[in-house]
Amino acid sequence: MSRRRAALAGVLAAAVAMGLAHLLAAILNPATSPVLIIGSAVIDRTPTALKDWAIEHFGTNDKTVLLASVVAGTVVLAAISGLLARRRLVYGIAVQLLLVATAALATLERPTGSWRDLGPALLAGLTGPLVLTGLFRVGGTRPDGYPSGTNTRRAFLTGSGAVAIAAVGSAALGQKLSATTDPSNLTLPKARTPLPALPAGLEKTYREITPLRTPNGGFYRVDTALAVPNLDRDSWTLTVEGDVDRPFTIDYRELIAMDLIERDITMTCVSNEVGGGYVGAARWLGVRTKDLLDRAGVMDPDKPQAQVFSTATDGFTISTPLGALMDDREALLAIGMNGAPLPRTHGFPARLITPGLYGMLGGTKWVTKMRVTTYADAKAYWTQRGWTTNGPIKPSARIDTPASLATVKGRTVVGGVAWAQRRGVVKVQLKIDEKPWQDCTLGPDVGVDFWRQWYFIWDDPGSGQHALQARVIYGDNQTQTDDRAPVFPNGSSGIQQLVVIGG
Ligand SMILES: Nc1nc2c(c(=O)[nH]1)N[C@H]1C(S)=C(S)[C@@H](COP(=O)(O)O)O[C@H]1N2
Ligand SMILES: [Mo]
Repeated sequence: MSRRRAALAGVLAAAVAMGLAHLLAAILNPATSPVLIIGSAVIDRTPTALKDWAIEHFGTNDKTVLLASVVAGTVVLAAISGLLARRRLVYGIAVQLLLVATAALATLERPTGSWRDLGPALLAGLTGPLVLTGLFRVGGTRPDGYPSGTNTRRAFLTGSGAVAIAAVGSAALGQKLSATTDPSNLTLPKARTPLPALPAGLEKTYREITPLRTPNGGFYRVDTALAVPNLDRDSWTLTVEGDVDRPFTIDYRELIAMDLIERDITMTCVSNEVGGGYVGAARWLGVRTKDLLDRAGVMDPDKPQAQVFSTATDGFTISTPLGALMDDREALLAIGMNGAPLPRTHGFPARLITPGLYGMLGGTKWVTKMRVTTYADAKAYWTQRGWTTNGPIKPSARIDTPASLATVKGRTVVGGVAWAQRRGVVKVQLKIDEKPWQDCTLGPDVGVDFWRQWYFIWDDPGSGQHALQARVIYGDNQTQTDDRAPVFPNGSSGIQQLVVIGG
């Protein structure tokens, strides 16, 4: 068989193996598809620096880029399996099996992994070698030793065409089956005492300013999940356990029978760069985590180093200081976001929301377990990778308009949002070139845990380049620091600066 054909046979064998495995996974458990499993294993091993770089350069597309790399790597290995099979079929089969073994190991290694998840990998382990053998049979040397001729060429073309169709078809069908249904049309219970409607935001007057409330569809998403967990509200349960007197497990119905409250909270990701977009403000509906913990009866609420170790269905874990889930900030186990059930990407059916702490410290999505324990006892996903365990969100002002390097002429609106969760925004100030800091006008006040919109009317920028800087004054008149810090290990700081061109 020619090298070209051999490589193609290897790739097709792997493709149909992965496609069928993807389909089987869609039926059994979408998260166990070998491609996704290998992708997740790669994510978990990616050094923090590389991950930051990927998040920064690819943003929410980082997962697509990652999956594409995994697929590219698989294609290369698969082609090699075909080339080796030219020498001896068993060599090729061995490489195919190596691919499958990688997937199987990665499956077992997942925090929630068990041998029951091995179905898709096993199917791939059978299909790959079989199809490779088959394609070599029909397209290879004839048994009498003569090199392949027209007959074998036609047979190979037919065979590989059929395999290609099976690969694409099964992968597409699997993708369709595992495609998550939209929970947004499920009914959502109401808070016992709903909050008054949010005031009108500055965006009504200045459209360029980020809206007061971030719509669900535009809310930033950061997580390690390659396949969005597809949970069912009726079979979901939450267990509260650990150092408590009365550990318990409740289902969704029992949860919504508890006291439901609404809170306006601005969430921030620790990976948000100064001036970046990993911030969102929403109205959350849920049960106070304090009510859940009280129901379980925390044995020693003042224990030093106490944490709540929460686990998501995908095995992801977060450590939250116990105090933050018990004090009067009213952290929530949220089920609703802006009047709708949580979208799947944001943790359906339930997630933690802790005001004032970065998402990696109090925002567990798809949460099913909360264990009261100590930091010495258990290390969360990002803790294992060197990130901080106690990270209050750093106050920051962001300029949303004008854009960096925009041309500004005549009366110009400079505006954006500023946040200082737990402490409250007191002022936002703008510095134009070397002029003194000037106070800006603030948008409506929605409480200390919500961001505030702001703007400044710049009467006449004049020609030439201008540097704009914004900072927030918060709490009891503290000023946002101009010390620059990178996002690792406890969040970025520094003052955003952008240049615009007077025209
Ligand atoms: N299960 C799970 N929950 C998670 C994460 C995750 O990777 N897995 N990421 C956390 C991080 S780092 C952040 S910033 C927030 C982001 O929440 P969002 O995607 O709803 O904006 O979710 C947190 N909760
Ligand atoms: Mo984050």
